[in-house]
Amino acid sequence: MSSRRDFLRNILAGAGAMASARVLSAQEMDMSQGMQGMKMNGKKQPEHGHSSPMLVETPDVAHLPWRMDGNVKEFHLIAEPVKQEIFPGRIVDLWGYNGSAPGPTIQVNQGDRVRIIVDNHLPEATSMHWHGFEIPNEMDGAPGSSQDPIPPGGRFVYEFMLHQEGTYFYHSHMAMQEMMGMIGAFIMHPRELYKPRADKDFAIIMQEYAILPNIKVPNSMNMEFNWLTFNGKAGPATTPLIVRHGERVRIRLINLGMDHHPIHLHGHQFVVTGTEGGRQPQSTWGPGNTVLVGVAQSRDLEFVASNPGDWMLHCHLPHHMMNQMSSMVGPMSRRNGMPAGLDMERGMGMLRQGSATSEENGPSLGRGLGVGSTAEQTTSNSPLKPANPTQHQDMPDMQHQGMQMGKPEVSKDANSVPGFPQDAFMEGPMMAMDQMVDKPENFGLRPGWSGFMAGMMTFVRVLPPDKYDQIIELRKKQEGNKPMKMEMPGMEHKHE
Ligand SMILES: [Cu+2]
Repeated sequence: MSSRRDFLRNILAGAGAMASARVLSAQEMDMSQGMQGMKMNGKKQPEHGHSSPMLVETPDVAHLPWRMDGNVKEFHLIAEPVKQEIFPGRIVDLWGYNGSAPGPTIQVNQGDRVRIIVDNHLPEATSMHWHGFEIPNEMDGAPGSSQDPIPPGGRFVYEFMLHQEGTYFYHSHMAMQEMMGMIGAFIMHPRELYKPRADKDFAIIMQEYAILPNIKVPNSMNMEFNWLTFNGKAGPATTPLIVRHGERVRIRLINLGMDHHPIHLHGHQFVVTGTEGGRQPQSTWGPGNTVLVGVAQSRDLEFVASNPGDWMLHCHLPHHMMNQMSSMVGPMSRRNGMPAGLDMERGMGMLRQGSATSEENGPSLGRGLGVGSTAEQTTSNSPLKPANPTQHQDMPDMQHQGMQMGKPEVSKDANSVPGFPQDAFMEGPMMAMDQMVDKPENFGLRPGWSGFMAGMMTFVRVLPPDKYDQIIELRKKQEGNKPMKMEMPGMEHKHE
């Protein structure tokens, strides 16, 4: 079947291109045919062969190809600075692996022996930790205790047997590097397939950054975050999960950052079937629609997509459903704030007098560094500068090319209402950019949808068969339009 050949070719091409920038992304492959029912050793299995794992799709993140060396699956990861477009036109300087943050997804089978070559192309030392892996101590990647950190320009070769199954991840074990994006998913497929069988299997990595406007580098010292991402993209740049009506869906959520994220799904109840420790016994599965994914945790949720429609999947922390929250919004829509932070010295916790809990220091300690925290909102509302809020003077300058800028709908007496504005100038049709984030997975969404999607948000699109097929067809077409990648000499895909 040609889809399998394409897949192998893509994997090979990806292996060659690894060192440069991108390897193939899930979207570039036909997930519905090319990978489903396909054993990871390359042997095609019957469509409903229950003995073969289905590759997990990580929208917007590439798969990491491997090569076989005897009976060892060999992967190659390069820790390096990356340019990541987290939002249309917002290209930021992160640190990641093989050209992206998060790094490419690794998928193996329970019982595999793997070798992972880690090259450090960062300007400082790093170390790779295999989070939750039950492997020999010297392979754990704990800098200073289980190994020397990998120096800049250096390499460390990890090799171990994997007897576990579940949703795992790899990450730099240097704390500040974690906050620069250094994580990737590591899926261990079970020897015996999970029951019930899932038709779709997705993984989403959650990350957060503090990046002020006109700055490209995250402030990893910051403790408040204004860019929240799913798989390295902030809504509406996230890629919807495409599901056929009636399918059983698994979504694997992974969190590495400074916050815990309550992830909420619209329109369906789900059960949590796994954690960062692997599959959970079925007796523990209770219905829910929001799962708290704590820092360093993973959660697998499953549901039958029985309710057709475009359903939001998002972190429910209100500030995590926004983009670029910063004090810059203040001057635009808010006036006469009260200063909340203290000076830098005290803001950083260097007390000059009194104790941390004293009346003087307590309430504002550490806040001086926060995005948007330098001025508190006053209890009574102050009027906007323009007399008529529908004729907001500051807005034209903010327009991005391609944005469907309109006027926010506000009432005539808006300025007299305490608290106004809240979302009026921050989300809605005026912030829509449907065309800028156009892709097959967004086909047929309600016009203007993108104005209401930001931060850690995406859709689970539960589609009737004809619409589903249409999107898969569009995806194929898009893939067909891309120039064919060349196979690199020396990279051979050997069957097990
Ligand atoms: Cu959140």
